[in-house]
Amino acid sequence: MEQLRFIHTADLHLGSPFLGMAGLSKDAQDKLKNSTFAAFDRLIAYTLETKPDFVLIAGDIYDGEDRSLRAQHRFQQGMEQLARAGIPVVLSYGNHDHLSGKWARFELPENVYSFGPEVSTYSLPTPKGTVQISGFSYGERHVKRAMIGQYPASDGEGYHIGMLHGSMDGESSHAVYAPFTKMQLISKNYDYWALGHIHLRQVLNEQPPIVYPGNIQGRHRNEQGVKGFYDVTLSKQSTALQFISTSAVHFGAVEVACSGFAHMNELLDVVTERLMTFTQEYSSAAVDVTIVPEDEAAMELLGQTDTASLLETLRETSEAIEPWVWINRLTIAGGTGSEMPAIGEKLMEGMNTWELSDWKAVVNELYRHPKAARFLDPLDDAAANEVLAETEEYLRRFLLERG
Ligand SMILES: [Mn+2]
Repeated sequence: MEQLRFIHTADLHLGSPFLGMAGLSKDAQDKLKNSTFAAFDRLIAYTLETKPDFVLIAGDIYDGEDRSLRAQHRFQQGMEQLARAGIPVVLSYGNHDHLSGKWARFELPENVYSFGPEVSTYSLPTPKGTVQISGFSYGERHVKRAMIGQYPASDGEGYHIGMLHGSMDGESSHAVYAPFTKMQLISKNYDYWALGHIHLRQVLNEQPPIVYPGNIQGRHRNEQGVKGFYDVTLSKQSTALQFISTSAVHFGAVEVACSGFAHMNELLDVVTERLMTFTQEYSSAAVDVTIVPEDEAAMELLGQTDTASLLETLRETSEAIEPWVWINRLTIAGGTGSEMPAIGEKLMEGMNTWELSDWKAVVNELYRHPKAARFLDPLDDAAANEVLAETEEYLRRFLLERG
């Protein structure tokens, strides 16, 4: 049987708002706000240039259930471009852009097939024969039940691909949706499993391939590194996965060891240099910087320094760096008394397990307050992460001051 070539992508999260980056220059802020669209443009450009047999998008095309007009418009334009090039697209909607959200519908061109809320199988005609593709879209936000039981087994004739937006049993880094086990997927006898939902790129199984391509653009400090999609060449005997990067802005962390100097300007130079190396490798970036004093002199120097004003100064000195870099967070490691007291650790441990729904339950009253609500941005994962980090900082200071 002739080999297939297709694009597997997921979690585009078009229109992600990127909250909690106050202080960022206007230019950088725009670039960040545009980054999901820039990544999407790269996906479309690559597809037009290399003309695969088809494209699979495994859920979370939009970031919000309201599917912003701008995001829908951009997506629709991208699909039109693929339509003109004769490239079919098969997609499903995920927990972020489930079918019960309220949105002004855009009509997608005829090359696009979208799954409904029940598992079904679509027969996609390609020049290399008909490909069976099974999948479903989220009918509502919380699809917590297993959907895998509804997928039909393949009889092994022709190619059969499964699309599934959900979590593997035991995976708790994202909210658990439509759970499955690896064995359940393998038992369907498919040639490829195109997964979505987990934003970290990973291959769960080699043969048959069970793959999360990750998201195409990191959205906060916990989604670090280069992001993109897979260009897949599939035959009955083997699979080749080629990772194609799309991310326009990179989240990352750098550690700067300090020793052998006693003046602040030397420290600023060392950090700036490290940031330059980082952006040379990754391009535009938002990074967490940790300064590690390694000798007495550095310890003393940093001991006299207030972290907030050091951060402000470092942000100023890094403004000149091209491509731009934004210091998201500054930590001084092992600084005197910077360790979190045990009670704080306990509290943070508890909060770290909260999911978005727990956060929403906690701040419910504030969001319902008619006056306060007007000033609040919608609460999403990034915003919750931001509050979590601030809480940790506050707790540390509060507990240390109280001895
Ligand atoms: Mn997602």
